[in-house]
Amino acid sequence: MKRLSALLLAPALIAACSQSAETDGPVLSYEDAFVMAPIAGRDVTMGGIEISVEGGNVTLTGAISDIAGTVEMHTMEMNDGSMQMRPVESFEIADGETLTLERGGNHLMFFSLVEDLSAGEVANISFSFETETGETLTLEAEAEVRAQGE
Ligand SMILES: [Cu+2]
Repeated sequence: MKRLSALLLAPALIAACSQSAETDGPVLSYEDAFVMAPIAGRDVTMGGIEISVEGGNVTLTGAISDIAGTVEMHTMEMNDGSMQMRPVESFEIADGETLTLERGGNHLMFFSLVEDLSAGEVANISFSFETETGETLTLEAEAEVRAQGE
């Protein structure tokens, strides 16, 4: 009976293997992408996202968006007793891990906003990654524009 159940399991395993073989390399996914609606009169705002990777390590090397002239990646650090933000070139995401960009932590900054963004709209953000083999990957995210205070 033990042998029989092992045989019955085999087709499920084969199906799982062929699925991952198709993609061949790291697979990216995201959740909870958002951009804060800018404070009236300002052309700068922040945003966040949770990016996960399966199947390999990647480096997030940059982001662009049609809502902003420039998108930067920022980290927060203590400086003379106060939290200050600082631009960074990249973020590493290890296989199976999730990078969280959020308020109060690592986050995205949007400069030279080209449109009057308001809550409820959708902003497209395109993220670029490099794999360990030097390949470039892109993740297209749709970010919800959130009202200040949400
Ligand atoms: Cu910042």
